[in-house]
Amino acid sequence: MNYFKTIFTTIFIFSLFFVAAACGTAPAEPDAGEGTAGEAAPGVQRTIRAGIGLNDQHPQYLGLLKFKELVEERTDGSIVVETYHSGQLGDDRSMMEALQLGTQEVTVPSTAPIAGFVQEFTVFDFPFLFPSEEVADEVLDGDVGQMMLDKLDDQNLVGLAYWENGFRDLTNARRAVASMEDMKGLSIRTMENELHLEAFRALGANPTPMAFTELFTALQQGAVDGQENPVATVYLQGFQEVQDHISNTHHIYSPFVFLMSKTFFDSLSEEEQEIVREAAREAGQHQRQLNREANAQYLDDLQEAGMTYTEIDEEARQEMIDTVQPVLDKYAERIGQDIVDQVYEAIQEAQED
Ligand code: TK8
Repeated sequence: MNYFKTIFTTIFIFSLFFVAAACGTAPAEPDAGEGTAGEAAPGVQRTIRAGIGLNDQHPQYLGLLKFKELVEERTDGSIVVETYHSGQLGDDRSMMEALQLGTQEVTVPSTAPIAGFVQEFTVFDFPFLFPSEEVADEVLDGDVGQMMLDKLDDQNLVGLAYWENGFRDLTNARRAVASMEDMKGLSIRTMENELHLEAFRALGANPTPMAFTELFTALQQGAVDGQENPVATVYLQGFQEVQDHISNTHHIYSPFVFLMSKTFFDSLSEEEQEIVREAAREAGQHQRQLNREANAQYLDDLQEAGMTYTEIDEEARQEMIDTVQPVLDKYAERIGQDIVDQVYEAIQEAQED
């Protein structure tokens, strides 16, 4: 009897050890001296699962590879970064929810879906807000940008840096668009953002909110006539295969926000927190540069691929600006006029610099 009991106990203890080892988190011995509660035990390798919606050719993914390189180098591999593209881990909104739950560590969504979590971010999607990329950089990397990132904490998210999606242009499969008149009745996919919906309705289009992961198929099947994204995204995502016309509406400058799960961020040491924050910023500078080169380069390629290109003249653009103004006034009231004023003041200052 004792003989079997011993065998059984031994097997039981060993299986406990194997289970702990398999979970890769051999129970950290609570050692009062080393690290704070929640911090991983020294020597334990952590993994950052970083997912985005665009494909592996896009500057957004090339930026992520840069972040991976910097983090792994500066932590001597104690933090490794797994990168996922093309919505492999979900769309912008579902990946943000995964960060909140702590089942994913990083994603880099556009500000438009973020407004669904922190409504003040809506201001960054005000049509015709930023006059140039340079002014956007100065405002986003400045106090106003940081003030907005700090609002993400309450959502169990940490905003580490702003990256660039870019100036959005309208594409469609039905006709060349040179003015609001041409936009009338076009069914347009928009990001999941109320302001975008109301602005396109005011411009006379028929907007449909949809996750980016569903967009190509919706265009291919004609479920919607068009969509709006920066040139680099249109070209690198292959929209020239399912769209015939592009116009330089440049109606919204879309920032990306580099987000980290707060649960994961808080589990890092202060030194590691500084490393991931610095890496997100540096990789962001790199990403912005690549993104601007791509947006400049691919407009010719879209036309060579058969798309028509239409310039929006000043008069037509001003008509659009005037038409969406009442929508902006309504949202300024909703998100707080003071926030909106701070952003416009920062833009003014940046333009005077
Ligand atoms: C990719 C999206 C995309 C955005 C959109 O996940 O949804 O149209 O412009 O870049 O963030």
